[in-house]
Amino acid sequence: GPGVIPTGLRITPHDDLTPEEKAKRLAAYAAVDEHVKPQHKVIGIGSGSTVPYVVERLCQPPHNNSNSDRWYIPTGFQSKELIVKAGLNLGDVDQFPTIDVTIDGADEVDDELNAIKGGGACQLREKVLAEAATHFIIVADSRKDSKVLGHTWKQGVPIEVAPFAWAKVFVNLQKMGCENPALRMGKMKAGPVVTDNGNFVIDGVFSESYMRDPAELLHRIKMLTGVLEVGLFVGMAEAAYFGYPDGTVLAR
Ligand code: ABF
Repeated sequence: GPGVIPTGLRITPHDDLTPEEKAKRLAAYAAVDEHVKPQHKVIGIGSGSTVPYVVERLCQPPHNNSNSDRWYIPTGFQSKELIVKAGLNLGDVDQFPTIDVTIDGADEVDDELNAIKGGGACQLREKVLAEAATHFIIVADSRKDSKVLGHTWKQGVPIEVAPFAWAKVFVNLQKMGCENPALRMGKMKAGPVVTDNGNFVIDGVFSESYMRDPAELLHRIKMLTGVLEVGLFVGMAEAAYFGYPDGTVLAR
């Protein structure tokens, strides 16, 4: 069951962090301390604003003692940059198809550790690294902790699609009962967001009756031809760490 872990961490190095940032850092540090062991040689590094603190912790003692013969696998451009800038060994999943631990963020996590991911458009690589990992661990701030998926993340399920098939999948989703699917557009609205894999993303909002059975919803969406991956991570996470602004971490 849920438990509150006193992290025992001093929040001194960056006193200018907002409470949300401190919460993310606490969750990241707790996850690394609990799940990354000296014998782990391949680590998956996820995406999002919590993950920089994962890398930060991995560069601190005692974890950094293992860094010279450890490989780090990124889920996208951002995590690749983090790995390179930290001076860590950068690897790829085709070199290391089995990963010891992957630590990644999430947009929302339910009671059973199912998650919505892909707000950052990295869900395909993120799921590959999650599935390749012996241990898949989620880190987030307390706002991501939810009873039922869709309660706090209102943007919908991120669905990565082959560009050629996006309109067909869009219609498929409408027929399935998806409320207002949206082709995700870039900031300037001049064109669609293009993922690290050269694909598009459709965000699909589904009613609570769908969201209560994420395994079934995942299956149905994934069966649509042209869909490459769905940002529903069902039954994949072994643990999730939620940082609270009061300095505690809830581990589930
Ligand atoms: C990745 O980054 C994504 O799957 C998710 O969309 C996002 C979460 O980022 P943050 O930690 O910034 O909320 O993990």
